[in-house]
Amino acid sequence: MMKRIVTIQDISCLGKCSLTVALPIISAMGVETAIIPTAVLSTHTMFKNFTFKDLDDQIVPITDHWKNENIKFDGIYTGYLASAQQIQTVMGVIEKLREDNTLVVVDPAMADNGKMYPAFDETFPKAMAKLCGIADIVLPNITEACFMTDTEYKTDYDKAYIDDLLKKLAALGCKKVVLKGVSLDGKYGVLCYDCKTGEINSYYHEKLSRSFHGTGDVFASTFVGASMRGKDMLESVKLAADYTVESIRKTLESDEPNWYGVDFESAVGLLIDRLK
Ligand code: PXL
Repeated sequence: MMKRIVTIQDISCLGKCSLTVALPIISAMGVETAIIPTAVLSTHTMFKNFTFKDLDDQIVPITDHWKNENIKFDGIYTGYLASAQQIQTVMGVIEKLREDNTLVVVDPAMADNGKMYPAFDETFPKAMAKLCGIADIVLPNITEACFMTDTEYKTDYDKAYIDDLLKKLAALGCKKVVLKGVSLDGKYGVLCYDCKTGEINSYYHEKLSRSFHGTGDVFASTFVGASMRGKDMLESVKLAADYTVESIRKTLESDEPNWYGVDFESAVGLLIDRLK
């Protein structure tokens, strides 16, 4: 039977991120994708003058309707959320919808390159850390990991710094951590950490010359889709990283590279081939 997930994040109407990335990717991977849109923005927040309307008052009614219809989910995937209060609401949704076998994946999308995204203040990471605490798998980059664990953000670090970060993330309460954008021993990639056993697996991959907005969402969506299609954590990370890298490559190959998001549409072939 086809798996069904619900993804909970904003709609940035233009910008190739959040729901406009998660819906096409996870659906293309053969997984039913229900959504709870948490806010509507004209664009993502890297544009100037974006419009914003939160949908806080819809989140619980949508959930309760599904509950009354006895709809069940194999996965719950949260991404960008608009406020600490909204995170609180979403934690309630997870409690209501979660069954014994529901995989809860939290991407604490809120920061990169040592900086919070424009719409957030310093109180936000504390709330996000709480949400991460109830997840099965969290998908932070190093900046997000630092903000949620009160760790100094560094660009020059060693293995001990990363080990410490993984342990602090585990202490939030999640079961597994996928730490993205790690540079160690001249290699660049993703670490998978099992909080119970302490086991670490790594997947190193090419680092392209430019970084783009929305790649975290491409990665998270692919990771969720692959997990639902029965791949284990490391295999899901490999596919997510390879598809993200290929999406960036396609963007750079264009005569006029898009600035606000990656051309994940042009790389769909890789995604589908790897699921065969
Ligand atoms: O890609 C993450 C994301 C999602 N949604 C909105 C954003 C961002 C990143 O800035 O602004 C509205």
